[in-house]
Amino acid sequence: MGSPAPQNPATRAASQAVRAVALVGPAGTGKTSLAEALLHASAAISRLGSVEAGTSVGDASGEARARRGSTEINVMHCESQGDRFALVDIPGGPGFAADGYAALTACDMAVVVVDAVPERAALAEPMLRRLDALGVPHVVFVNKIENARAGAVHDLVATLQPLSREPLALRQIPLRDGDKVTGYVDLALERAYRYRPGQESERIAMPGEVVAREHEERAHLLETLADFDDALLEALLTDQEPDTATVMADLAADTAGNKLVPVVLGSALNDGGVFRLLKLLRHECPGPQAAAARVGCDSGLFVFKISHGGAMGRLALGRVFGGTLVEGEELAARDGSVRSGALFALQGEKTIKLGQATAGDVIAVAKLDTVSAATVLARKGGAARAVAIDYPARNAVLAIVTRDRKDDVKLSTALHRLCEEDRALQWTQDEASHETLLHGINDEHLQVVLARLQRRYGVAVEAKAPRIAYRESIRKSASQRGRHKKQSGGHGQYGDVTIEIRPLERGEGFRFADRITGGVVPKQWIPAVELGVRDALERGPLGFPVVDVEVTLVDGSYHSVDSSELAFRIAGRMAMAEALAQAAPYLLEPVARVTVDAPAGCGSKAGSVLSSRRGHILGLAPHPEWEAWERVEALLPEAGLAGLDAELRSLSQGLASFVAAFDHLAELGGKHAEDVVKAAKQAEPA
Ligand SMILES: Nc1nc2c(ncn2[C@@H]2O[C@H](COP(=O)(O)OP(=O)(O)OP(=O)(O)O)[C@@H](O)[C@H]2O)c(=O)[nH]1
Ligand SMILES: [Mg+2]
Repeated sequence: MGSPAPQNPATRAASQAVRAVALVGPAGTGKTSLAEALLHASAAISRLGSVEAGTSVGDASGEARARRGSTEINVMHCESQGDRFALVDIPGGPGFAADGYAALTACDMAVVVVDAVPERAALAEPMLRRLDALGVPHVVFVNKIENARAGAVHDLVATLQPLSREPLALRQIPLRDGDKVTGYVDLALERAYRYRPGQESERIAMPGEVVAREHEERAHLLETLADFDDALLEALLTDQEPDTATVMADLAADTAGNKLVPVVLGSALNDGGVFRLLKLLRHECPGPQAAAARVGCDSGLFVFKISHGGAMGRLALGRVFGGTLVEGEELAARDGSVRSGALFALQGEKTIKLGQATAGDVIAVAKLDTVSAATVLARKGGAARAVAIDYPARNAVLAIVTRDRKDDVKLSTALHRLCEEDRALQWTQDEASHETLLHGINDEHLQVVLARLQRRYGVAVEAKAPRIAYRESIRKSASQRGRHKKQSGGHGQYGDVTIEIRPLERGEGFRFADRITGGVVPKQWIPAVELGVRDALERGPLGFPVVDVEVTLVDGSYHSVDSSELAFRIAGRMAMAEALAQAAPYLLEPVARVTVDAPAGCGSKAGSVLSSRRGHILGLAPHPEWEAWERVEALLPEAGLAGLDAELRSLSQGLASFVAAFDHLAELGGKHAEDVVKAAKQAEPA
């Protein structure tokens, strides 16, 4: 006896199209394992691989295998009972999750995989919020159910409900055998099943001890459905038993319509609830119309990622909307038109050449060399567009240098590709320190990027914390003569200047003027004096660039034969270096404005962390938009940013995050300043 096939027009009409399902949720909950199980259950693969053993279809990259967790999205596909699905497995680790944000926008449904541990439910909140904001219908899959403690499912739903905008609808309750969960009761069908590894669950008689709980939870499910179905409400109020077809149809329509979120149970490793999940997707996952509208692509290709990782070189990963796509087809891009290269289906790292792709397909396309991620390429008549994706703040930065200078060219090509592929990664060249800087989400993200750089491009780098942009200024005025005189064989060198310097207000920068009368320093050499002064500003007496000083050239002398531009430049530099040393130089440190978002109850702990890093707390208040979250605003010396991400996460189950932006330079004195100056002197002996 198969389950009744509900007729939901919204989903069935589009059932011919491939439907794209994202697997999302916190790190380590079993998304990649569940993808593997779905492939296995639908016979897309004949052997069930595992993340632990390094044999899964997903996580095939060297970095993901080494980490035993996803470091980039995995795209896969499978077919079950004539329904075709594309699976997009999105990493849960905070450093890697952003790789899936663009793809998620283009999926028809998401499966939020969570642990069967209520204490960790809060970890799903950022993703639930994202799904609500995007309007992507979703289902919660409670994984690792075999080990759930008694009462865990009930408590989990209670903890998750306040985090979800839509009501949660528990669809199954666990059946226990000792301390293991070995099956479930389907609350819509009122049937009991026993899990069977490698096979669909086996229907069993309803165990007597669950009947009371079954009735209670089913009543709850029906009440939730009745909120959207007046006829059902009427039936419940008059104590009529609703027919199964109505219940199933309501579930399908309300899920596809994003009115409620079903909660199902299972075990990715033991094929628990995996076949059932496939059936749920079959009936309740909507077709691609809503996703097409979400990304604004009626007809064309939405490119969600550029990949350089596989054997095929540069590939654009995307989803086809509104009709068939063939190789060589011309598509409108943002700057002119592009022609698609070969088309491929993806099974993890494996590419399979396609003759053509149809609406809904998630594919890889070669030769779209000028196209970047998160863009819509339109078919004739349509408009190309960029889709805005909100990437998380980049809170980690490393300064890198190649171990072998010969690799420098290779490094910049590689960084270009890595950043194109991973939009959360950024690469800059710091003008002041001349360092190559890599900006990533967190330290783990950057460590994986360095491993990728080495494995894929053979470039080994040394990485260290970037230099903090300390500055120095002066407290007093000073006057100083600088005379450069050199008598050598032929031409000598002669330059002689006297300057006065004085402090300016913070932020005023550098000003240069002259009060030369009578041509004691000839006009044509005054700019050279200024250059010399600027030379000295690059590295003041404490070892850092000097800011906020005014310099006036007041006197000097020259020699009709020996004076030159160079001689005056040297004289200017000498005068300035000595003047600065006499003008009571002091250190300035950059201070950032930091905004921390933390779950309620963690805000004050976050505040203590900031204070211990010399932060000045400006405020701690409820979050302006998110319920049950707090926001802490602070001014924090940039030196206090190193390791902050990890510390904040460790006090908040990994949930707190922050953004920081340069705010101002502040005077730094005492022991801290001494340490900074000492370190600078050691790093760069004069
Ligand atoms: N006991 C048990 N362990 C599981 C189950 N599913 C996955 N695991 C284990 O959980 C760990 C994490 O599994 P993954 O599939 O890599 O988790 P993920 O959600 O993809 O993790 P990220 O990619 O880091 O976000 C692995 O050690 C799996 O073997 C399950 O149903 N039961
Ligand atoms: Mg994974």
